Amino acid sequence: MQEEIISIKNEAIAQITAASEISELENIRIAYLGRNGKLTTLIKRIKEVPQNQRVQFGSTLNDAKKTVESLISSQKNSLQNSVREWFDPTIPGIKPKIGHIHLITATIDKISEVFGRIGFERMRYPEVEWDFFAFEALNMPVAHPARDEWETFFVDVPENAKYGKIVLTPHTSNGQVREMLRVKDPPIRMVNIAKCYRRQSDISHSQMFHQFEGLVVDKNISVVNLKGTLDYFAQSFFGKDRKTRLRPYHFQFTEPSFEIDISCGVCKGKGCKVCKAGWLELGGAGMVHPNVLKAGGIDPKKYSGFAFGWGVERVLMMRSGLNVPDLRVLYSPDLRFLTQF
Ligand code: FA5
Repeated sequence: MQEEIISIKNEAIAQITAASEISELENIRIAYLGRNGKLTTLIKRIKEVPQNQRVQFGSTLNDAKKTVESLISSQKNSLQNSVREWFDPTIPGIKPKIGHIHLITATIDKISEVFGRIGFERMRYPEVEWDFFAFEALNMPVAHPARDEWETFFVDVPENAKYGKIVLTPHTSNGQVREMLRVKDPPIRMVNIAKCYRRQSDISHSQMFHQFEGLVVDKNISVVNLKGTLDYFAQSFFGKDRKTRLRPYHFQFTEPSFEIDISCGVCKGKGCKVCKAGWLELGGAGMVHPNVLKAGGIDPKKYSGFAFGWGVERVLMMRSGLNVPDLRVLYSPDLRFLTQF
């Protein structure tokens, strides 16, 4: 009798697992567990079981009924789920999460596009660089005190006899002489956008940041061309009503050198909390020093040029009006910050 229970149970299990419709499961339930079902009616045959085996018979029969019942119910659930997953067209789709380009990348694209319109070629020069291109060719010989401003990371490898030590480039000005050597015969119109590194970390400085460097070399290039280019950039990038001004400054690689200011977009140059008397500082610029032209193999008697180099993070914050208390937050992988843009 025990064997008979087990064989009926196995027969039911085989049918349940093969069922592909919910209605089929209901028929199986009736066939085995219904009033006249195969397992239900077995109880009537208890009389045929010897007295001392009746407890065991009852328990095996109960187990078989429970197993069949729970298998029917779990098979029903999985059939229902698969029906929902594949066939219910009324359930709304799962919306994919859409990312976006990082703020810095979007700003770099915009800068390239603005300068591209006036014929500047986008270049990218090494971030791991020889001292020669980062300093020496820029009129800053070894041990010149002006180098201190660039708070440089040096790479611990043997020096090259001609090019000196290896540094993480502290500015995109390393691309100036490289571009002159590449083009050989001016005109040159380049915008070099790259990562730069300095041993600086505070709320307005980060050890890794981005600069964009403009360089123009041709015959008869003067400060007027520099000013016109700066005004074009300021108006294309920040807005039509913006103006620039030049303040005298000093860089070893430009003569004369300037700090460039842009009129404040908040007070329109009248003076407010955001700016210094109507002006915001943009970055450095100047006319390329004759020694730099010479290092790039260009005759300073025939050609002249201008250059400028500004922080991408800085122009991004000035353009967007993004008031972050710490510039380093721009590199945070925190989605609560990034998804705001
Ligand atoms: C320079 O690096 C010059 N090479 C710029 C230049 C190029 C002058 C061509 C003349 C001709 P400066 O050290 O001021 O200059 O840096 C330029 C800009 O880079 C700064 O105004 C600032 O916006 C950005 N910058 C510099 N250091 C950091 C830093 N640690 N973190 C974030 N931005 C920085």
